[in-house]
Amino acid sequence: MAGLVRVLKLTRLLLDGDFEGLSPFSQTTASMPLTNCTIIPDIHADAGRLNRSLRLAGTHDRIAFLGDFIDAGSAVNDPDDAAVLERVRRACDDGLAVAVMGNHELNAILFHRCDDDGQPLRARDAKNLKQHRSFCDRFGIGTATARDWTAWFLTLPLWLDLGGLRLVHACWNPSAIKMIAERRPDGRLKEADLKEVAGKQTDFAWAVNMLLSGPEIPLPPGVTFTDAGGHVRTDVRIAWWRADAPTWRAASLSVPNPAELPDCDVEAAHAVEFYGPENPPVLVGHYKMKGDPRIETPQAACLDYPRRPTVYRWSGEPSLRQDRMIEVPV
Ligand SMILES: [Mn+2]
Repeated sequence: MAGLVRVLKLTRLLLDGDFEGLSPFSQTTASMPLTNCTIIPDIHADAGRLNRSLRLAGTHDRIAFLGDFIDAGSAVNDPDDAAVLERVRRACDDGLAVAVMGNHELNAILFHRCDDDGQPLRARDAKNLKQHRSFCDRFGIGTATARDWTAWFLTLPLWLDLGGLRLVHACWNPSAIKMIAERRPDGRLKEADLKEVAGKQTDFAWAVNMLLSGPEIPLPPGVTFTDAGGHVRTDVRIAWWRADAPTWRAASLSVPNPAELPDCDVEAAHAVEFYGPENPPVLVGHYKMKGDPRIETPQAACLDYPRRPTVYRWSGEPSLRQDRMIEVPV
């Protein structure tokens, strides 16, 4: 019977044409470790981009997703959160893909749930509604369907170590992973954690936020910058893989106009855990990178280039390779 189910699943996938020939993750064993894997970053409700990304996967590749499946930005012409989620979830259910949670999934989990007093765990204000518009347009706010999808988000681990390759949405931080693993060894949050995570006051909440949104440190007094969404910010994202970046302009990420930042050393950089060359390679999304898609260091790369969609085809190499970053045809 299990064999018949398997054949039916494969038939369905072959008809869809996107996962043709892929091997299920369940066939990854100690004797046959994972070697070929295509890693796909932030899709943000762009179903066409998901399909074009999947077509780049090799015949025997597994697929790994880096989170942020939902919430189209203004550049997505025809957002379809439902189509993206259905395809990704089915691939995961069928054992052909794995996925980690992105900060947009975490935000959605909190947005559609209320505490004991009936207050949403994430404010349903204009800023958050704008960010979450395409999902809410499709599924509503706090509806049964929205809660069903966000319950599935809750099953996604916050990090994955595939053996030779590490995946996390924004930042691989050993202290944060250790902190979370003490309570949730499989890296998956539970409903009981959500109010604490939403409150952002505890070390556990700090750790979750670190993995999904990455490190930020306060700029010197009086210094601000305007982010891509037009919001004035006093804290800046730090490139945790650039252990040798001494200045604000060199160490910061997601700053549209770096000239707004001081051209002097980051004194608080000691507070950031940088990712050293002794570690296995790690791939992340999240950072909305600009310019030519590139390996940041032999041990770290960000695949999230919204204007130049990119996947990484990993074949077991211990150091990341530029020629494995493949641009998705537009
Ligand atoms: Mn993100």
